[in-house]
Amino acid sequence: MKCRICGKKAVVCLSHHKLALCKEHYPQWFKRQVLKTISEFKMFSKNERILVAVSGGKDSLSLWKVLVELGYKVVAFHIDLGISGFSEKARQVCEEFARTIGSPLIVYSVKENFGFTIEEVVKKLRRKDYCSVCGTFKRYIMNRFAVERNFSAVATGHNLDDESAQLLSNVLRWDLGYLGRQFPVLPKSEGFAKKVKPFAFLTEKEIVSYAVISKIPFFDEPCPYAREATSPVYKRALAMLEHEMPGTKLRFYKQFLKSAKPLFEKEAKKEVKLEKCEVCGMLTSAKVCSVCRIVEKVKNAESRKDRVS
Ligand code: Q46
Ligand code: ZN
Ligand code: ZN
Repeated sequence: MKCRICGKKAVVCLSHHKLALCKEHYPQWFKRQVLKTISEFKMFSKNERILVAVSGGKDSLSLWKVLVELGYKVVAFHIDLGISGFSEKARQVCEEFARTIGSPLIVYSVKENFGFTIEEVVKKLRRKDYCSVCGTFKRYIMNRFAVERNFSAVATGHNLDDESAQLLSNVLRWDLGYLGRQFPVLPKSEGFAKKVKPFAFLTEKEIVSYAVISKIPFFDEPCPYAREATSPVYKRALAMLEHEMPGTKLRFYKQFLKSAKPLFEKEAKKEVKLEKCEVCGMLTSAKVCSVCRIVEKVKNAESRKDRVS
């Protein structure tokens, strides 16, 4: 197979785009796709400060590199969750990459800021839902940091596989509120930073190809609790459809945004009354937000243990 642009040997073949490209022209095509998504969805401009959430994986490191190379003002943000045997390595990868590309990185340690790691929370409260506790903390920390430091948006490396899997999950549950909100951009509102997904139309395979060709030293080990997540099931189902009918994921997601999402927007706009959390002051639908409730429970569990011992 030959590169469509220069005729040299192609290294990436994108069957659903009917496109083959060499190692020089593929990264250029990839960056153009990101630029197109950023401008089509009015995500941010070159004058705005963007916080890029980085885990150390292929998606977030690729996003960080692409945004830096495209000339955006980015600061990377890594949350050290304190998952033993995993978080130390992920953090190191991010720190090394920051030095390599000469871009600022902020590391936020859950242990240093809350006094315990995500693992300790789950153990102390005897919860089995690692990912739900972890996700709650990550969303809270990222949003709070961006709001308090006045960043224009939080950019995440969610890709087409993530978005189409999320869409399938929302459809199978007929979750009208989520269907009305699912979009590559979540606008800023009081107490909430704008959230953007510049990779929303790029597949995992396209991103891995970019990361490998660009020699990005991403962290490839799965989180030890990844099996708790349900999204791999939806991803496998979509991968099967994609294999039989290339382009299914992209059509499913694009067509949803164009034709179906508007039908659910009314549902998403149903007012949920938000008030300030009595403990931390962030906006929440309850008197005390879910993170502060968890922190309180951990403190209670610790003091019970102290009394017993
Ligand atoms: S880090 Fe956290 Fe993920 Fe690990 S515990 Fe689950 S949510 S799988 S992206
Ligand atoms: Zn070429
Ligand atoms: Zn709170």
